[in-house]
Amino acid sequence: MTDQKTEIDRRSFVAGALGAAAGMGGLLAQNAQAQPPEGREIGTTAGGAIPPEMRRPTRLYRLEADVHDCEITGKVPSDLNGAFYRVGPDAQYPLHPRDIPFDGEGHVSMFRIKNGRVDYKSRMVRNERYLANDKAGKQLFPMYRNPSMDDPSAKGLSRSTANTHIINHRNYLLALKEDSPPAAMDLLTLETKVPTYTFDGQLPSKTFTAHPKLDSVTGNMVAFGYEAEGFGSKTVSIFEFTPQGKLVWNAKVQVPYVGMLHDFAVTEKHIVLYVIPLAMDQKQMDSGGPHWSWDNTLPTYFGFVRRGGDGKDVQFIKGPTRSATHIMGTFDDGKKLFVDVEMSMSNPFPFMPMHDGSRWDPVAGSSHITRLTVDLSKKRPSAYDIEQLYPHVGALPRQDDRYNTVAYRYGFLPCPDPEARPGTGGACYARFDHQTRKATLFNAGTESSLAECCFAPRSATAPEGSGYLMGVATRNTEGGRADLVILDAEHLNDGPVATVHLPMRAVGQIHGWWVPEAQLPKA
Ligand code: V55
Ligand code: FE
Repeated sequence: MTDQKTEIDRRSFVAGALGAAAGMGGLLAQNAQAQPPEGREIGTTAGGAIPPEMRRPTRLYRLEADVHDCEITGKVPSDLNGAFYRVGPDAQYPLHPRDIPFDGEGHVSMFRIKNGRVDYKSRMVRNERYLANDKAGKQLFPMYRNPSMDDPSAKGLSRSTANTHIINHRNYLLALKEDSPPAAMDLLTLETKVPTYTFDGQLPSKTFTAHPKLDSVTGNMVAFGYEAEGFGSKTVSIFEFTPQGKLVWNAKVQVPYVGMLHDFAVTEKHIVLYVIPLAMDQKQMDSGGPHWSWDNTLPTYFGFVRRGGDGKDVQFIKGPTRSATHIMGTFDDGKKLFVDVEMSMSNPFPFMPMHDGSRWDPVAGSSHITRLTVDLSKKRPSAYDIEQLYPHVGALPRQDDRYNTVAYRYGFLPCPDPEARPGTGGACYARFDHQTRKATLFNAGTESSLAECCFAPRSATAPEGSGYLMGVATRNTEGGRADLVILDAEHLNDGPVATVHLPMRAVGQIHGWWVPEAQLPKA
């Protein structure tokens, strides 16, 4: 895509679910199957070019399923025991026609894997919002993160959809949306136990990120909330809980402007907050639209602050207009701080409005794994370095999550076949070895979409990257029926060691999370 940026190429780029849709397309692909073929346009900025898998479904789904002892091709490895959880939006009642696909109540699913057998279960998150909607028999929260559109009866309730990510903490499965506190569910039954979970009143923020990190040494959960002191607030509250749920650190910092702080990086010594020009847009909300628009005139800010301190040492380094949403991994070597992100030149989401009314650009919106570097030996670094690491176009990077806060070698990414013409090469998972800068691939073929993948170590003490990579494949020629694909993470190109077949579509997925057997309650 370097030399021929013609309109026709841009169209095929989008139609092939490349651009930002590589990865992002896979994650929402299951939803696409719920809509009639004519679909419906969401937003206006892509000029009619929003691919079907990036649109919000027009029909409700909400099918809560139990499939006991799923049909399997191949053999589920005897050392893979635990549960693979996924969550995504699944509107309980119709949302506003102009709403975006990041909205919709959370539907959690679980592949419970034990002794070679797999059970599938899915349940809607029955949090405050769900219960209020259910009581009213209609949607009380029709627009993404815009409370001015809410039904008056919903005032004061948590707006959380709990549709973005899930993580186990204490004996709970926490379902996360970054505008609110989590919902706490039972790890085995998926019953919602605490509709709005505030860590027994300790949560020092009105919000909680969808991307907490686990400290690689202590096992503590490091997390943050932005818009922490209420709607539109510039305060970011950063905090740390022990595995037993005790708050052991909190600091508050102010960001230069309110941009989407979707993910963050945590090293042994630092917290990194990366502010991007997907900025809160009050005017857009006043006219009934969603929370964010992409503002080309804004810079990025690479923010960093010492862990364990009072937050007063925070520094924000101004940088060029870019987008970065997810972190693959991060580390500091004492002198330099490295953060590997999925980075695009502009708005990665075709459904997020452009502030200046321009068209969404699928080429500028496509992301690559990119290393941001800050020289900490300077007292006040004035710039950060940007280096694209690989040619692969993709979103939703992952790592071996035991390495969240320390130096890491391997990363994983859903991406289209990097060697093929757009739209012709099939959906892949790549494994990157940062030491050799080489990638290996699993290609699921052209008739499937792949959701975000997740790594499960072979054992608690296995070397980094030794274990299994799994993810849901949507079979587009079978009405969107889904399979869980399980790969040997060190031999992706050998193809699946096991494929777990569902008889129907799986619910849509934004993110997924692996919980090993030892961290699950005894049945
Ligand atoms: C993302 C997903 C969201 C959201 C903000 O980058 C960012 C993914 C599913 O909701 O609200
Ligand atoms: Fe995310």
